[in-house]
Amino acid sequence: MSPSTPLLREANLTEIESLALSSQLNMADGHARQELTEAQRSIIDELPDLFGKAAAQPVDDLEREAHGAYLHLLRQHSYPTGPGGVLTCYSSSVAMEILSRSLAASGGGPVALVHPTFDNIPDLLRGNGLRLLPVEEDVLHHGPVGEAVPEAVRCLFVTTPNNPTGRVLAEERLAAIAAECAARDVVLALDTSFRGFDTRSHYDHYAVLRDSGCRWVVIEDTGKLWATLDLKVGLLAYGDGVGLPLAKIHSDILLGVSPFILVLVTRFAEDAAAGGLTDLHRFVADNRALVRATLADVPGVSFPDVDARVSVERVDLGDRPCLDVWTRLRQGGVYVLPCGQFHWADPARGDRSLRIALARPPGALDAAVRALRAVLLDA
Ligand code: EGV
Repeated sequence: MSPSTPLLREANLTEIESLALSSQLNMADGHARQELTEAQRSIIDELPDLFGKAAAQPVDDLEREAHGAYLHLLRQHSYPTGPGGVLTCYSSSVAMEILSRSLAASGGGPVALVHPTFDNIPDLLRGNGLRLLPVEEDVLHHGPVGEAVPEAVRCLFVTTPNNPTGRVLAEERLAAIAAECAARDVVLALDTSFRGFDTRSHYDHYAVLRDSGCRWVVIEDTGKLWATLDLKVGLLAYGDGVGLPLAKIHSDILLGVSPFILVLVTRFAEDAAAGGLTDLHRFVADNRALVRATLADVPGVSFPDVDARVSVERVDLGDRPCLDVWTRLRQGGVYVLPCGQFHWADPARGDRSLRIALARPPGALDAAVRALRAVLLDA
């Protein structure tokens, strides 16, 4: 893909991320690319043994262990433990595709989707022929709950913590939205891929959803936390009576993920529970502080997501067009994401901000943000 501005406007975020994959200063995608901790390194040193364990044990057990280790780590104690209540997928996007196809197969009205959010979510929904209605974050989080669930929708889809803003749906608000969905027979779907970074999203969502009586689906992702070279799983969890052919469509797409990856997820989750998660939170907070400090005195620049704890940070560029800044950064081998595409219903609203990935080695992040600083001071 050429980096010229019109093409960049038409590209999706993942296409832009793929331009950066071989770059030393890839601050574009939200995948985990920091260095392993010493404890994580010792898990990698055990890989031959883990491979043996994965080959020897029944895959049902390995799956149960991985779900339990990951979901208890994030305090989701009430997740479904019955057979088939959590479908394991290669990635959360595969889970998203399964949900989208299931919704498309079951007819009905449009899907309401939080705005902004990562663009492959609207793209997968639309790709399956679904019509979308945007729900602004402010409307979702505050004000009359009826407005958070627009008229005649058959599903409300919420990313929490959101990507790129980091905004977290509070427990009381989730309960109110779930009650509204129950009363109006709307499916409530959550994408919690970034929840590992933010303890404010560690209240037991599954208890809230179950108690509400609504039809619900949750997509989880182990892929954002640990630098396991994209060895990860996505989880598709759902309640009894969801009324969607999720298991059937899952079976159209896969038999199961590798037991080796299930064992790896279990070991990394156990290490996180033993202190690694707290260390990771400190690491991301330090990297966020580094970005803010390096850009603090650049005129017109600000950080719209003051409370964010997720592993990405938005930078508001004042009156500088982000595509100009992006192009100049790219000339120096530095990659970030322009924010237009996150605003899937109104791209112009993202024209003056960038997203910087924080799950990176601090030295590389520092070099990239210094380059950004130089471009901004010159613009
Ligand atoms: C982020 C990209 C797709 C996605 C990146 C992401 N993958 N399109 N399946 O994983 O925030 O950069 O979530």
